[in-house]
Amino acid sequence: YGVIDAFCARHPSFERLEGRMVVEVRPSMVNKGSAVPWVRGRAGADARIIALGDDVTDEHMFVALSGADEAVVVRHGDARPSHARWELDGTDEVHELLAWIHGLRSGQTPPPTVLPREVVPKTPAEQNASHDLVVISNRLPELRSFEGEEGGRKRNVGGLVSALEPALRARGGMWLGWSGRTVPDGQQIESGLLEDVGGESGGEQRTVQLASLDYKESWYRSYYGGFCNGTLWPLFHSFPSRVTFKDDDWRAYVEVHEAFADVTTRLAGPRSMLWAHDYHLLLFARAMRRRGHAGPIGHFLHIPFPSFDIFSMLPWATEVLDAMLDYDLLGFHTPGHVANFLHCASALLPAKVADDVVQHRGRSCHVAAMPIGILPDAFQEPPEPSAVDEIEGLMRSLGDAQLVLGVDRLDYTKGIPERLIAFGRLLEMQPEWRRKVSLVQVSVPSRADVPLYAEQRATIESIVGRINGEFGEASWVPIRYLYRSYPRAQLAQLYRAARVGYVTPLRDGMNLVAKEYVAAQDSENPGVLLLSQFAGAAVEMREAVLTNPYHADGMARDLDRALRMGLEERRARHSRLLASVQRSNAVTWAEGFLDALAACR
Ligand code: ADQ
Repeated sequence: YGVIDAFCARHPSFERLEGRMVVEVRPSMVNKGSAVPWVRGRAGADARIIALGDDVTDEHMFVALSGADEAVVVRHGDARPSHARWELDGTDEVHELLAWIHGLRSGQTPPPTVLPREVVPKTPAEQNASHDLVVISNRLPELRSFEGEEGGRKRNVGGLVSALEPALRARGGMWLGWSGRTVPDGQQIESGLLEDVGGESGGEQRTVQLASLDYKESWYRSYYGGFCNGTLWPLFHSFPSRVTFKDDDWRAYVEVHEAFADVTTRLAGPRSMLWAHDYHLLLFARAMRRRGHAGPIGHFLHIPFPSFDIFSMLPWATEVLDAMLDYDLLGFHTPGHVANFLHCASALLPAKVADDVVQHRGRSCHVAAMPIGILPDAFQEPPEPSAVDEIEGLMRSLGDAQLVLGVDRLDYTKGIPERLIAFGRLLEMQPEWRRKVSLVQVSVPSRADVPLYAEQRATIESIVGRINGEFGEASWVPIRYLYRSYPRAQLAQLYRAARVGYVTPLRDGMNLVAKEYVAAQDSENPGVLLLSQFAGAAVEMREAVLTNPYHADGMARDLDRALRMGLEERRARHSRLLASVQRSNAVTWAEGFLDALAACR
């Protein structure tokens, strides 16, 4: 690349082009399109040209043909849009076709063994689906998130959905993800557009479309359960002892990216802005560039990016990094994650690394810390009367005890056992808190079919049983453990009732619960956020009481301090935290990312 760059710098009349597995350097006035009139000039005006090509640069040639000529795109398992009318699969088919034509011209008339097939035209819906913005993630937002009606207005409930929906609407965007279905290997997987959702009349609002693809059963096992949740999730959260490395899982990871890229190529315009999410899609830009996608492609990592020591344990570390650099923009939650990524890039690749950009293979990949936010107002809305009863019942059962609240997906990264143990230590070290404080831990079921997660659930239940058995009394239960999910209105009520928001993950990309807790507080009498120093949220939320979840005695002391904090200090801390949660919210995050992605080009 150095030689090519130096040559192009010395010869400005030459340009360089990235093709399929090739770099082309050529006079900038010449392309395969200008070859068409040259050939015609020599073959005679009546000659019909058959043009065959598999590369994106061959499209120039197809466009330059006249109506009497024929263009054949040669596929290599891809489905990228092409100007060709016909298609063949692979070079063997090309060879057979040429042999047949040669035979005809030599006077033989054997039947053709292969003829080009007409490119299947897109359905009208797919033709219209040339979206300016396509969001790609493993999971699709809950359909009901887009469909619910509230006072005549469309409403959605998921965090990421809320953040992205305004951006998708403004740009007429599409969201592509796994359908949630698996099909037996060997059977055809379905992919394509789902029904339009959330169309709203008036103004500049445009329809948001959802599209999905099925997973093969082996992909669910090896990609989703294997490489995503058995390799990348524990590794990126710095739990190397929980990591598995399997070649089959890596192969499935690569394969699923190809499937996502095929569907995206079919549905997106060749210059659409693509925004991929999370560790499930680290290789997506590479797969799209190989299909000739020319528009900007960005990625946001919702989990931490680990240190070099941890990341370099991944047997495919170099491949993953190299592919990530095909994105135009990589967003992370914190400057620490950005620094880890840059360190890995400079240590593992011959890349030029600066503060916010990595140059590699002639491309520039921008890197930025962009902490995700929430929609804070949603946690201040008065609840529906029907949502009040259950939470009021729970509060009544606590009597006068102050509420310490934990809310998480049930995941070993969230540090739930450590949190319970520290609560037990508080009751042991400071017996005066007995009967005066209760911990409510709400855990939403997650990845329940994965053995590690089932184990985690059993561990939590046994710790709850032990502490309640040791300290509980007839009129007081120290820990209430609720294994279920709550609608947002009820969560907001719980947050507001809690004197301490007990948010102590062992490692977390950001942690939205911390922000939701702050947003839901009564500003006149707010509770205290007790936050793990290892959550990404701790970078912005310095006015929380920060704690080390690995140190039970220390965490018990921090909990004691949070419970004793006076009104004045609580208010002062809360008002600064709330200002930051309001300023840097979900919508500013999504728009900020998309603006930065547009600015990369
Ligand atoms: P998660 O690991 O899922 O997200 P988090 O940021 O805490 O973690 O978000 C969890 C969401 O689920 C919150 O919106 C919360 O309200 C909701 N939730 C949790 N328990 C619930 C319950 N019992 N009932 C109902 N809702 C519940 C990943 C990363 C995070 C990062 C986010 C966003 O792991 O670090 O903050 O993505 O980027």
